[in-house]
Amino acid sequence: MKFKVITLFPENLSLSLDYGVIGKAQKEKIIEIEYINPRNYSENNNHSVDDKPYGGGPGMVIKAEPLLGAIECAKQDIPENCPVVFLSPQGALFDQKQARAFSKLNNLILVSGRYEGIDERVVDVTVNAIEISIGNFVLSGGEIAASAIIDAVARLIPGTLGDELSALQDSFTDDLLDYPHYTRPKVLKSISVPEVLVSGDHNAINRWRLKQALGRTFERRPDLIEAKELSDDEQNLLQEYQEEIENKS
Ligand code: 4HQ
Repeated sequence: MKFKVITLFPENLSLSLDYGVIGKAQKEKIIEIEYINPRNYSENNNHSVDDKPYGGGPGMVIKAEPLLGAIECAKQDIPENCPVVFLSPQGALFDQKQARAFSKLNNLILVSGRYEGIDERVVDVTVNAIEISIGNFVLSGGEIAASAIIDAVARLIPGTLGDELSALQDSFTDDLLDYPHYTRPKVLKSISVPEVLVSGDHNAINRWRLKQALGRTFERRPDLIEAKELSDDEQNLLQEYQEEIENKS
């Protein structure tokens, strides 16, 4: 899969994506990340990419022409209908479902703004534009959002992670919080690892983990439980979890 990122600060992005599993995926050519700098598509002599906002107010706005030039360049060797993601707090909230959908594509263009934002008409005229937000907060630039999306998408592409992990990535893990993890020592500050995890009974371990995932999601993210259709078995496990909590107090 090829990512094309339009950014005024490519070095800012590549720093985080050149390390760890995503760095390895790049080296192994599972993914490719190309950076396109709108400054190279600026029409004026001093290569300026921003200007004062019409209507006044603070800050600067990224000009349309350099961005449109960069987007056109990004599209020249890939299908015209490739999605173009604009990172913005006004966008639809990014989630695991969206990440999974993106991971099935061959190409994805991401446009990362700076300052107060970009000229709205760039979004208006771009074919297959989608505005995406990574959360309800304001960043100083879209680069961190773009790298978050690339990371979440790339790790779903076969080969990026080990096989043990990809097996876990079924739809069940998408809509529940994770179960708790433990490693040695067996007792830490007088807290023991749950006995079932050292039992060697893999079926019991899987059921315990599903129960913890359901219970924690119910407690911390009732919105996610509400949205999920629980099977009878899951319903029972959640009830068991709640009864165990009650028995403790
Ligand atoms: N931005 N999710 C880029 C964000 C943001 C977000 C603010 C986007 C600044 C220039 N991007 N502008 N939240 O906060 O994606």
